[in-house]
Amino acid sequence: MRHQQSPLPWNHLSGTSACGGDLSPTGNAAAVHIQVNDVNEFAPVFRESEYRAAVTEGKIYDNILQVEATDQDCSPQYSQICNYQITSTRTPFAIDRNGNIRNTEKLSYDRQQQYEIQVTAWDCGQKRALRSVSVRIDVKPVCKPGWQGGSPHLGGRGRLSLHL
Ligand SMILES: [Ca+2]
Repeated sequence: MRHQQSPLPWNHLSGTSACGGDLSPTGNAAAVHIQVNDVNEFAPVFRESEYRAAVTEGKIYDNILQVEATDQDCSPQYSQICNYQITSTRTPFAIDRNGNIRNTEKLSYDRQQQYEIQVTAWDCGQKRALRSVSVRIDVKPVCKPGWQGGSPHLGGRGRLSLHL
């Protein structure tokens, strides 16, 4: 888990003006907008209440699914999601800072058919999501060839006595 404090490429985030209201200077309101962006008011919230995915055993996936949290703050620093983290311990999964979940080892259907992991998110002001989200991942068995060989013999229907 990287917790880097390095500067983020804010220059890519142009025009995040969905919120913030009307800050245009109208005559005598010159000093109003000084502290508008300085409060990290909202915590990240996941878009879905639960995520589900299925994988086939024995494979390494780069991206099983992607979770996404949003944040209602206005400034880029406090509204962007900077990090996701799996809070469940000892899982064979990892998540990157974009919310993409992958498995770190090959899964075995015989060992475990379903995993449930908890994921949380941080905005770039280090505010954590109030509620983590659960991600369920089903493990599917590999179709083993040759399994259908032993068809049960359907013969032997002898004595059918009909009374007409
Ligand atoms: Ca926030």
